[in-house]
Amino acid sequence: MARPNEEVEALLQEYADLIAITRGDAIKARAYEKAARAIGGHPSDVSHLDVKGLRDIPGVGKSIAEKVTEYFRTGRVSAVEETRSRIPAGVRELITIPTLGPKKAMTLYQDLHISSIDELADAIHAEKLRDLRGFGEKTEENILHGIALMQQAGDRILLNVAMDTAEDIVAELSRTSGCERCAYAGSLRRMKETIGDIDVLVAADRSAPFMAALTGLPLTAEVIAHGGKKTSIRTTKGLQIDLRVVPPDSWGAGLQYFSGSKAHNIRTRTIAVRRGLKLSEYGLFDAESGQQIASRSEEEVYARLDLPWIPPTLREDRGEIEAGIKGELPALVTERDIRGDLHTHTDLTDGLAPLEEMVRAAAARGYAYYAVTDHAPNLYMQQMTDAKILAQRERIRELDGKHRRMRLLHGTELNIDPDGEVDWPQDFLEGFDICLASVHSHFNLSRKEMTRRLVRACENPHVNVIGHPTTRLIGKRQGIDADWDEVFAVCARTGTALEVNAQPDRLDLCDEDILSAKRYGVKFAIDTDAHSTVTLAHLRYGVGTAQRGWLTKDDVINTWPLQRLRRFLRKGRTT
Ligand code: DGT
Ligand code: CA
Ligand code: CA
Ligand code: ZN
Repeated sequence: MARPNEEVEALLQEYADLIAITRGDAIKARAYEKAARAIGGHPSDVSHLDVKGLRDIPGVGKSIAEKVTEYFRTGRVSAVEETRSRIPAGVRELITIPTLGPKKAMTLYQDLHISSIDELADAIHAEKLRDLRGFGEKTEENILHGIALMQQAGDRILLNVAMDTAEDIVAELSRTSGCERCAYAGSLRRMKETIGDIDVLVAADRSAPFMAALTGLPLTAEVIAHGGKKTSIRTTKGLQIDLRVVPPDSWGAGLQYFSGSKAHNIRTRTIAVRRGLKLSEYGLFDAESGQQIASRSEEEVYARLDLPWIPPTLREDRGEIEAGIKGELPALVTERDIRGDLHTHTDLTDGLAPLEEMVRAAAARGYAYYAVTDHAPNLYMQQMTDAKILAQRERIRELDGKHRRMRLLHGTELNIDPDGEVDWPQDFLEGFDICLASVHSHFNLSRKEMTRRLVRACENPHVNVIGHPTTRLIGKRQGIDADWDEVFAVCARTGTALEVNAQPDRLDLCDEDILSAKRYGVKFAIDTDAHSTVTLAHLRYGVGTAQRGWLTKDDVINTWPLQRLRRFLRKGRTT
């Protein structure tokens, strides 16, 4: 992405936040936010555009276009400067706390002069907030909880953000002359749900050209360390990239070492030592003679330790070494095994793209089948009606098989109410090919009530998949509390699949929950929950998470042939 576009995106986003804080003019704030996103995602450099050219970008009107040209002409925008001068930067930071909106941030600043997250935490502990209008003990609790979630997430970034950057960098370094191999390693290669920093490895005889290429990239904002073996930079978005260059002969050992995890490496190193060997990032050596034994490929390194090659997504020391020794590593599900997506939306509810576009994009991915599952009526803001969903069904039947012979399933995403009931009566549900059911409200029931709610949903003969089962949002919302062992057992018994939702800020179920559920014999659906054609590609993050949960093809219902899937979706119903 062009750097000027990013600058303007950040500036307009800041202005949107400031407007919301100072005047609470939500509509104007949203307009700036929308324009910020549009400019950030604009394919060409906006600094070359005049007001007229800028206005061709969707969401950019005259006044925004003029601010953008003012920025490129003078390096500043007077309206933004003016607003900034009235609001300390720390107040803007307050609205990044989950559950704390602009109005509350302004109250905190005006009434208590709070202008940083630390000051806010202090004020809550001193019980200063509860007398403010619109605040109370519950608000205090929520804010403290939000701060804790932010601190937990720390500086870790979402998988897709790291992946996009890593792939750009790997492509760039691969083009540098002398490059024999280049790949990302670390937690990203293991598809961990969040990423601390991005580790990139190059195999080449000379390291200098690669270190120079990295520090010279347009996305490099700061060079943290610059050396012959390792160089670290920080990108304009604040991500840290560690680059190491190893000799081509050490590629396998380097990749094995820097892929981690640390816990997995400790195990492999111990196995090496027991065999009179020494394993490091430079190779596998004979401990006595120092002779290099096997280092060119990961397969070679593992083979010399009497292990099969272990997929990176398993390398967490969660039993993969033992399974490897016994020859019992699972044949992990891959992206190619997925025959169709079973949770997707269209613009009939909150999706961005019309049905035909979603279907065309899905068919282009080579799917054998595809389910359209828009929201059901009880999510009131989506305004779904019986008539609308039945009309959609007609269109789906017409499109069925028309794009690359892909079969279409008509489904819906039901809302599980606090009692475990869903939107429509049984005879109406009978008309769908597939029903997902998700929790979209009442996140704070007691464990007992929540468990009962989920169990009842699973016992519904028409509910096939529980969507994003824990409802957690990474860094923003903790998952709901339930007796998951009981829920997993009921899923297995009733033939209700659990979703592995591939949205990078959900990844729900997470790897550890998947591992637990699998022990009960639960089946899974890896879905994107796509709201646009682009996010159909997020499937890979769901597959990565499923692999971290040791899932095989047989565990995942949307790898099955359509006939077997349809049988599963009947849930034993005979009518
Ligand atoms: P992250 O960055 O926090 O998401 O997690 P990783 O796993 O990418 O960790 P990172 O970037 O600190 O290091 C990359 C890999 O390098 C790590 O997975 C294993 C290896 N490594 C780093 N430090 C050590 C160490 O002290 N001992 C061993 N055995 N391996 C290490
Ligand atoms: Ca890392
Ligand atoms: Ca690192
Ligand atoms: Zn949902």
